[in-house]
Amino acid sequence: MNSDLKCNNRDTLYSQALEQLVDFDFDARVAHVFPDMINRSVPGYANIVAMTGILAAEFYQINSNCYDLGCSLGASSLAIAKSVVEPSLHIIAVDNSQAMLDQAKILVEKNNSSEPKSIAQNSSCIEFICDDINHIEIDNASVVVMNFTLQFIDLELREKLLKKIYSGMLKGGILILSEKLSYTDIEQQKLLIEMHHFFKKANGYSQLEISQKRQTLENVLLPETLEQHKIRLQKAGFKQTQQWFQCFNFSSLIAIK
Ligand code: GEK
Repeated sequence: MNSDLKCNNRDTLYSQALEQLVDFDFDARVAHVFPDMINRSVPGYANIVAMTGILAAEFYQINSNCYDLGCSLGASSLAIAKSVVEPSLHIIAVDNSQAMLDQAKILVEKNNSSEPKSIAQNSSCIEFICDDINHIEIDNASVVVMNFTLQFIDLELREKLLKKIYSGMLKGGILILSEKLSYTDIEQQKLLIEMHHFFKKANGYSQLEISQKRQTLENVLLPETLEQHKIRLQKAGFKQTQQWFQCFNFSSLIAIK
């Protein structure tokens, strides 16, 4: 199952041995292959994106805002735009990579011209903003999505960010938080990482690709345990949190204000 974004460029960024491995960056080369990269790397990604639309349709409140934080190429925004059939829908899609947003705008535009008119009108309600999600204001939000973005935020900034999100949300609103998880038990951690690598291998990544990518992400993608996420969400004010999805070490939670 692939997410709705159609962009068929194959990810071969780490297929050759690289002399120097530099920290992973969401630059133009990544943006060019991103749908293929994320679908072949993140178990359950397409399901999570699709369910984001389904959840948004139920929790969206008329005349409120939806936020897609770390929107990449806009897959979650598009899923929301397709599911929430409300003229007042306004999706604020934020990413701090201009390269990713340039590609997002092209793909959403393409999607508009290939979809029936009602959906096309709806996806024009996506407003793309190039900024750090730590710096933007969250206001009047009934749906906030962070699909695999918090894991890239500095550890010491995460609590402040979640508190800001909580305070900008309406009562009854939801936060959808999807993350790669880590485990404190060494054996459990090892097994789940192994299973993730089986998934990547089955999707055509070589050992070299898996290993080089892992090294470039080491200082950039900082996963935490499910418990750490739940505690932080509670501290931010969310009374109810629920893990609703897990495939290997990739998971999604909803938190309701
Ligand atoms: C999807 N949600 O397809 N501010 C804004 N954006 C950021 C920041 C930041 N501080 N840090 C990282 N990003 C998407 C997938 S990808 C996940 C999200 C992945 C952005 C970064 O530029 C990238 O586009 C995104 O967060 C993470 O549903 O590639 O594993």
